[in-house]
Amino acid sequence: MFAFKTFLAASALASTAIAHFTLDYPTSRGFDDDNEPQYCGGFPDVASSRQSFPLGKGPIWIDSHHNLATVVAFISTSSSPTSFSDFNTTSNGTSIPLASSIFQVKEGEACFNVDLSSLGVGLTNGSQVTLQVQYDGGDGNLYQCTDLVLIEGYSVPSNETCTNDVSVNSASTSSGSSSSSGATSASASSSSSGAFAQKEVVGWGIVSVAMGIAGLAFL
Ligand SMILES: *[C@@H]1O[C@H](CO)[C@@H](O)[C@H](O)[C@H]1NC(C)=O
Ligand SMILES: *[C@@H]1O[C@H](CO)[C@@H](O)[C@H](O)[C@H]1NC(C)=O
Ligand SMILES: *[C@@H]1O[C@H](CO)[C@@H](O)[C@H](O)[C@H]1NC(C)=O
Ligand SMILES: *[C@@H]1O[C@H](CO)[C@@H](O)[C@H](O)[C@H]1NC(C)=O
Ligand SMILES: [Cu+2]
Repeated sequence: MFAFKTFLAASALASTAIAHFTLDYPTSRGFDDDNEPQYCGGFPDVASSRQSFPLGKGPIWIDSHHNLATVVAFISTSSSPTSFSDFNTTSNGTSIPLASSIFQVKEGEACFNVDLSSLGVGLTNGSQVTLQVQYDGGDGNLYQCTDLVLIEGYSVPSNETCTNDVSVNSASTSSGSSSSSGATSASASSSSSGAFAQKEVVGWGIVSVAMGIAGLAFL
């Protein structure tokens, strides 16, 4: 009996949260592991002060608490985004390419570079954007947001530069970063990432339900 109780406790723990991942640089709007599956990780409001970030190549650091996870970053060009669709198109309806490839990370700290000036959505010195990181470590999509002001030639703190870019060497679907201007290819890769993510969520949902039923049967 003890073993089954332990099992139930373990699956309850797995279905809620254990610090799935954090966004460490640029600083996240906030972290709340229970709400991390929500838009912007449960922090829907733009931060009161934006962080400076390079208009060209700039580093993103995350700390991953799952053995293996699939990660992608995307941006909104709205100064006050309110939903995922604000990360899909600009205010004039232009599709926004993904800000990174779709790549995999192992447990621990990892970094990747983005180059927001290459996305072909008219970003210039002083543009205000929000970057959202989507992360799936096997328990559904999780999100973190950071509010930025893009500065031409901005130098990030030296310890934040990213030399071992995990989005480059990881064998996975590549997109966005390489094909900069094509709005149509961008929207294609954007929607395929959505479909991919959704499949993952459904898959793990079924596993959780199955585990829950199995657990109840033993009570
Ligand atoms: C994103 O944009 C594409 C085309 O621009 C559209 O088909 C799709 O429904 C949009 N997705 C969301 C989540 O708004
Ligand atoms: C939409 O905005 C972008 C950048 O702000 C610009 O490059 C593009 O030409 C605009 N498209 C239309 C149809 O106005
Ligand atoms: C970029 O904008 C900042 C203020 O937002 C200004 O101080 C800086 O001179 C600008 N740089 C260039 C290259 O225009
Ligand atoms: C860089 O240094 C700051 C300040 O000490 C620290 O908070 C941050 O975690 C460091 N970044 C990395 C990637 O180690
Ligand atoms: Cu998790």
